[in-house]
Amino acid sequence: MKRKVPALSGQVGDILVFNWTGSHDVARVSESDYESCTKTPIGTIQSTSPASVTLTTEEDHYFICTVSSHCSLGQKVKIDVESASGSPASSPSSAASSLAVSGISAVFFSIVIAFLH
Ligand SMILES: [Cu+2]
Repeated sequence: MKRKVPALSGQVGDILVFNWTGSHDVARVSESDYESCTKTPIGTIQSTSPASVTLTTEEDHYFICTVSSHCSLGQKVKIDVESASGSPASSPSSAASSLAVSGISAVFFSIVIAFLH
């Protein structure tokens, strides 16, 4: 059975921070590779926690763990990236960004916990 990981959202300029323990990594992949868990990273694979990724383009970002069959087990996350200029530069906006980033950390953390069971 596959876990369903909800899509998260961020803005251009946000920095995602992935936290985990154990043997995992973070690789950005294309949408089709995300769906099929094909391990063809865009750029480098980050294997040291915490790993940070800056969102520089307004497009959906897809990240998977390339270790073993972790991606197939659900260790993957999609980020909807919106233009930073599309909304007013206000404190509610940046608060939402912070929530998104901590949400991503929570997703990876909870998945790691699941592997320990
Ligand atoms: Cu993993």
